[in-house]
Amino acid sequence: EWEMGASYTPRVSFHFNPKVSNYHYGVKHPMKPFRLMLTDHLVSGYGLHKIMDLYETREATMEEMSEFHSEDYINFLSKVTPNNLNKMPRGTLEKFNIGDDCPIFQNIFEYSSLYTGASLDASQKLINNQSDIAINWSGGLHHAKKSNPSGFCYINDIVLSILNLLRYHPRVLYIDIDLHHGDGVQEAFYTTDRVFTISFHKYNGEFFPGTGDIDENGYSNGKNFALNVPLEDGIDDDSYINLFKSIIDPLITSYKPTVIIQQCGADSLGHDRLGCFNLNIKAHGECVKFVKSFGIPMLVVGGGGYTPRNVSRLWAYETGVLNGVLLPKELPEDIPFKEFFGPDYSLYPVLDDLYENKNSKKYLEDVRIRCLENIRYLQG
Ligand code: V1P
Ligand code: CA
Ligand code: ZN
Repeated sequence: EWEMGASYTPRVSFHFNPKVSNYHYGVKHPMKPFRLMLTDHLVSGYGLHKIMDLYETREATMEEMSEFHSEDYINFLSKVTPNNLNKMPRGTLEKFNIGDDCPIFQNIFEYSSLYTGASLDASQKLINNQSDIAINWSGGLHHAKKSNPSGFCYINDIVLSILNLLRYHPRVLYIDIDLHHGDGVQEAFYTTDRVFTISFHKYNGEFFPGTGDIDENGYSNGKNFALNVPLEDGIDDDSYINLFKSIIDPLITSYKPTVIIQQCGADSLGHDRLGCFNLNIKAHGECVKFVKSFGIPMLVVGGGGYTPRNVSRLWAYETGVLNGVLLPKELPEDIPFKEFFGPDYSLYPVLDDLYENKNSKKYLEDVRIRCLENIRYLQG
């Protein structure tokens, strides 16, 4: 049903620093930066390193972070350690939302600076017209707020990258296919028409972060420049792809973004430790392929994803998609940690066999119609 746009061979840059995979949120915490190391082994094992421009990324500076975050919060994050945490003034933990979701771990500021530096470098490659597509799988931490962390996210690398892109680009489109609502990015640009934000996510009013209902559409100058696609458990490949394409196609055609940032959170896959959708790797990747087909410069970032063996398979596959390469299902020989991918040792495991699809045809059709009505406002 859906034709690929004129396919082109984009100049792709890959932004990564192996250091970023060595930080630990804590033993019981679902966020495992180690998944980035697994991803990198697959990407290089499949030979994709050879066809991209590779950049070892730097730490973002405090000055760069303060383009969005409050000085007070950045100062706190740069000084706090697991050891001095209980010596901080009374109320500091509450004030900065420190707890199970956002613990203070060793070298937390270095970690945050590294994934943020990678997104800023990637956005700069697009601005300089040195890349058509720039990838940072360590970024995509969409929940972080101006003055506090949220949902495993400390610094909002996406908001900072969009602010950088806005210095040269008139219209930025942000597309979020993480299982969770992209609340931090939506909130930061809720009152401007220069950034259009759209998030597809699980929503029932309770599921983290609790926001992202269909009637959140922006405010003031930003009215109609935010879109939310709330979904129930168990959405399958065909329903998701059809909904995604039928909304994104008219959205790009009407809004005419000059650059697109896609957050590719892998927790929307089936079998995710925190997830409840039924997507396979190729369906998730089809959403990336579709956005790429418009030939608009893209910044591609990671995000959630809590079953490391599937997160790394997904992001390796999507690195292939962005380079126009379909990776064979046989995993590369002799990659470190190959045992993580057993017993199937396939790039495309079956992930759609767990949940019943609670999204009825009628529900999905209603959501689609409401989204298309919102998009029609764009033409005035
Ligand atoms: O549900 C909550 C909060 C904690 N409760 C009081 C409500 N937190 C979630 C946070 C999910 C964050 C997702 C981040 C991302 O969008 C981007 C990187 O993917 C949560 C969950 C859950 N099942 O939703 N926290 C935890 N699980 C958790 C479990 C064990 C240890 C620490 C946190
Ligand atoms: Ca989302
Ligand atoms: Zn998520």
